[in-house]
Amino acid sequence: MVKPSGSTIINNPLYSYNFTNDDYRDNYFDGLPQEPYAQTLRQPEDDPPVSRNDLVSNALASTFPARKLSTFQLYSIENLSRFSAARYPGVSPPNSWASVEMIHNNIHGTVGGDKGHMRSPLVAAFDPIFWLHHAQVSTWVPHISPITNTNPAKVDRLTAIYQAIFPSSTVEPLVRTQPNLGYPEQGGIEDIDTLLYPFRHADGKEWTSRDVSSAESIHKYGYSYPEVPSGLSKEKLTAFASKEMQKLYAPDTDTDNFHKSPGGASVRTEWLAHVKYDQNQIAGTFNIMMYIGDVPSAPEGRVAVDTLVGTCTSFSGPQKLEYNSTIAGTVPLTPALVNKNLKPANRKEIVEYLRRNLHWKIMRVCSTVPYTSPQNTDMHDY
Ligand SMILES: [Cu+2]
Repeated sequence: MVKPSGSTIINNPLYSYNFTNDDYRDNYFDGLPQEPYAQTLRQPEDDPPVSRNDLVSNALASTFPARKLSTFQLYSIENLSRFSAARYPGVSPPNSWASVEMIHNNIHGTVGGDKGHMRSPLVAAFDPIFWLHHAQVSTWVPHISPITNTNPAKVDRLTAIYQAIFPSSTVEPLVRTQPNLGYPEQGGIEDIDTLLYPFRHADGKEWTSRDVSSAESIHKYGYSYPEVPSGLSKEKLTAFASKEMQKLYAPDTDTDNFHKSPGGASVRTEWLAHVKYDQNQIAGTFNIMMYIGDVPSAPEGRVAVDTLVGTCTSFSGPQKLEYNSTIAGTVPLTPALVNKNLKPANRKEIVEYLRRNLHWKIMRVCSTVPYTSPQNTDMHDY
């Protein structure tokens, strides 16, 4: 770091946050698995309590191809509510079961591990990586704006790109499905003018989704992203953002097993695992982990294996939810199949291969609330 007095070496401020007051921590974190830790930790081991960043890196790397393709899927969803929320959209897959919220949840689950701070909505924001993560994905998910899971409290990069590509898709009125968690009652319908308590502008006025209802609104607040630059007409911005999005997230048509359709277009058969479940069945955060190939028998080994292709994470506080909350997610399998030199278009071969090699486990961690095992699942606690 360069200071007026010359350059100096400082600890990486994004590595961890050191808590400064043990009494506050004991008080606010009372009963949470993170209570004993004097600093924020990622995938921690207990004795001594240290981060296992290598596990985080491995798990993020092995699930990267599926996450990249999921992100690409997002940009074929023409409805902002479906793009944003993991709530079961009431429509058939494939693409409508991808969501920014689910991609976001997966990062929380993977970085936090069994007891890390990122794992729990109550304490995740203490880990500095939270802010990098939310600049990239979303800031309106329930732990930030508890009154709604669709209204943006602030535009972020993936949403800004979305708004540039689909300028006419904005927040649609929806009936609230969650309790309002102590925030002022505002009626059963939430829309673009719903006040986003407790977030306020400098003048004290509450934020609403209307404040951030276009891609260009970020420029008004003094920032931009490389994919959403200022100074372009609406049409040019749409074209530019689409092109940049393709460069970032589209599969490579030269190498990723595309073939020519009769009409001449490059096409690929996609294989996706779809997941739909009621969050009420299990209290606290849990991961549904998808593997192609071997699954280590010991739960500790299941996070950092290269057979892990993707996750669907239910990201919630330690208490069992008291309201219906069916959510949906999707794990693209094609990159892993291509990686194994299988041809996605070879339907029969792929079905047989997946029957033998696709496995899934539920990992429930970071919670002391007892649960009843749902039917037809393989449950593992750390
Ligand atoms: Cu988050």
